[in-house]
Amino acid sequence: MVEVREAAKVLSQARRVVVFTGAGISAESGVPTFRDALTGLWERFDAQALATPQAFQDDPDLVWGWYEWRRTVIRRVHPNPGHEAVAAIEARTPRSVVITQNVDDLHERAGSAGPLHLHGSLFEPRCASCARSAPVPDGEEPAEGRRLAPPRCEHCSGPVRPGVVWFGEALPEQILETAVQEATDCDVLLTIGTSGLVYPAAEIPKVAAMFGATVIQVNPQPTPLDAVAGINLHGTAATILPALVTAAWPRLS
Ligand code: BV8
Ligand code: ZN
Repeated sequence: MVEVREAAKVLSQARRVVVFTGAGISAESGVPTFRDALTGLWERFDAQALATPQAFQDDPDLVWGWYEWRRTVIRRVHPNPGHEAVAAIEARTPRSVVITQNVDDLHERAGSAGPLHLHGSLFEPRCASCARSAPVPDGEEPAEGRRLAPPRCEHCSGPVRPGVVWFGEALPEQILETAVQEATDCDVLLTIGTSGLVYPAAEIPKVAAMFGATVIQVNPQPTPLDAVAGINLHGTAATILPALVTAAWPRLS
């Protein structure tokens, strides 16, 4: 693919790289994306409606059950060659950072150093009342899912909630600030497996382009970021990214 060679040339000469990821990079590990219809107990629900403070208020057992089911899925799957290629890019570039919208830990398990989780993590539950962190449950949820009462906080016995950012909630200020700064200072931004529809995260690739970086998109489908990207690689993360690393650093592969 000509575009892969063109992207590889730009990447191999980059001094500061941002890798921006969405649900698509975990799809080939078997993690449903947000676009994918929900299954089991949640098939009649919309993910965007469930991922809200209101849903947790109205039916905490349904929402907690959903997050515990997602945490169980993540525990059972593994990073794919897309995650591994991202860790390889970090190892081969002078300075790089991963900025992810994903709440899974697959980047960390693939060897990425300190990815910035804009939307939180499934492994950082906290009390919904006093915000103190709570232990990560070690239970396994049934495949079809179930309602599950949230644990109680050891300090104030308030309900424990998932450590993620729900729709209508602010992103973690420090992490968002750092992400915007990294996008401002980078010379290459790779945007991988995101539909670019959720804000303010979707601003990140635009900030990078505005400050002169080359934006490279990896996605099998067109997205609103097609116009922002200087190079569009139409394919899946686990196929395109290893090819990009090999083309950028042939002697190291
Ligand atoms: C806030 C955690 C205010 C929870 C998530 C401006 C304009 C319009 C709307 C808004 C706006 N500003 C704010 C809003 C509202 C809202 C928003 O953006 N709504 C959208 C939907 C219109 N934003 C918010 O509510 C944000 N908060 O604004 O607060 C505020 C400010 C101050 C004080 C108080 C309040 C919070 C947003 C964060 C919500 N939490 N996740 C959880 O996970 O349960 S968002 C969640 O959905 C994910 O984290 C991710 O960000 C998003 C899903 O998007 P993607 O990751 O891109 O995944 P998606 O499924 O959409 O697409 C997958 C892509 O991969 C596709 O393109 C597909 O083609 C591709 N793909 C598939 N397979 C592969 C692949 N690519 C490569 N390889 C493959 N194999
Ligand atoms: Zn508490």
